Amino acid sequence: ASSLIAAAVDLGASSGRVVLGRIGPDQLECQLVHRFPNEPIDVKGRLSWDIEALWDGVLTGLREANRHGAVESIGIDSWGVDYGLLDDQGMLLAPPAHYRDSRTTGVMERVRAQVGDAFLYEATGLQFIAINTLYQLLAERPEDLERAQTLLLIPDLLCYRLGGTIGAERTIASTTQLYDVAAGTWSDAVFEAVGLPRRLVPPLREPGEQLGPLRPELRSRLGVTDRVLLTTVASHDTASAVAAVPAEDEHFAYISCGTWSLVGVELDAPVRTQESLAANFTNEVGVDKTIRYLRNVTGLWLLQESLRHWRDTGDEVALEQVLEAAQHEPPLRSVIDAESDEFLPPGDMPGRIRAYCRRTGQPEPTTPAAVTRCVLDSLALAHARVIRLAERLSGRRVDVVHIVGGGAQNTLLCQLTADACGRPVVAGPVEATAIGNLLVQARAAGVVRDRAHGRELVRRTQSLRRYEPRDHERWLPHLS
Ligand code: ADP
Ligand code: LRH
Repeated sequence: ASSLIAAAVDLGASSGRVVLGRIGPDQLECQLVHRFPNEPIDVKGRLSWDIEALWDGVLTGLREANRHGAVESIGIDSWGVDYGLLDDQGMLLAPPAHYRDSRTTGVMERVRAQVGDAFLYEATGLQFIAINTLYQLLAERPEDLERAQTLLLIPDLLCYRLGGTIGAERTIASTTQLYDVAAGTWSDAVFEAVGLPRRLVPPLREPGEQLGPLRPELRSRLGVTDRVLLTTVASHDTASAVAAVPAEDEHFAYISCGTWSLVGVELDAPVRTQESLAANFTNEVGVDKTIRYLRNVTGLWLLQESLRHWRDTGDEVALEQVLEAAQHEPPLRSVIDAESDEFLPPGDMPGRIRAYCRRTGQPEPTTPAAVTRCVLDSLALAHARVIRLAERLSGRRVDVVHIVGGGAQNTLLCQLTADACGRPVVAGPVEATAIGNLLVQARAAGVVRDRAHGRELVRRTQSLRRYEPRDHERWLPHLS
């Protein structure tokens, strides 16, 4: 084919969107046709995803996309690690739990003590973080695990609802800590060591597989024919985002900056050295079986959750306003460790930030502007720290840092990141994840040749902004 009209469904932890793309060998046009909030719900005391609201958002978005242009292909990506459990009738046992739910407290520590870090890292190459599918599954009630026939990660679950086929797309499977990154298979050794039923996980499939048409009843509801193909993409959102980084060569680092900041480099092979384990770097899978060697920095969640707290306590402040005010705050007055677990759960974020500063003998930020400045300085610092380490541990030199995702709109954060890294930052595209999703669909349709071609299209068509580093010396004492 010489061109493709495709719909990308991209579900982030804070919002979902459907983007319509027109892609040709020299063309990449994107139109956001529907955006909807992703707000967790409480289901019997368990923080869960409102999967039916997400499903509604997906269907509304697809209908809308098709109204704007005759969609030929549909791809879905979402945040990692979370899943639904299906019974023998293919029905969900419960709405998928949220990775921030407290049921996993202490599980990771127990597993690490039982089977050992070296074994788990050697077997999977994955970082130790409490949200991993592995620990969530071990926190399920035994009777639920027994009843469950199949585990589907969120994008696989939605593909199943849309098209009826079952599988585990490789990039999202690689976020579970049940996948062997070196062998490229599910890790039988890990299932056995922790006593989880191997039957739960379906066979793996690749990004860029054309799965076939939508279910007949959905075709009529959405007004699409059986020629519209559901296509697997790099269905882990971060893998899609990295696929759309407008890099010119391999000497780049990326920050996929939204609810989380996913900070790292793209490699050809995993790094599972002792040092890498100690630094808790993860090896997740990208398009073309590349390795996303990165660390999860608790990203703009710190700010989102602070804004929510101020709103709930009657001090509502708008994002734009607080970002503007943060520019005028003194730099690097107080910093927190933006990778610490204590900032993971929902709750009073400004209070936790103040407590951290108090404990570490730093001035406590009291106003929203001061809290925001502390968050942005701390994120910039974490970005720089992780990129330095990634360079050292992987041997990949980094000449430029790409920031993609919602955070690319945060000019202060982009400048501070350039300053802290001592490297130029190229910011954009904001909707990199949806674009990466579209690019894989276009490759499956034979419209885009390869990864480099996709990145060249992004570079040529999307608006990007460059930030030169300033005042790098000021950051050095904080980096050592
Ligand atoms: P996710 O995919 O994790 O849901 P996004 O990539 O959509 O996240 O990024 C969301 C973040 O983008 C928000 O937390 C917010 O901090 C930031 N953001 C959104 N709009 C703007 C804006 N206009 N200016 C600065 N930052 C923004
Ligand atoms: C970002 C992300 C990240 C995962 C987290 C659960 O949206 O997919 O890569 O670690 O969500």
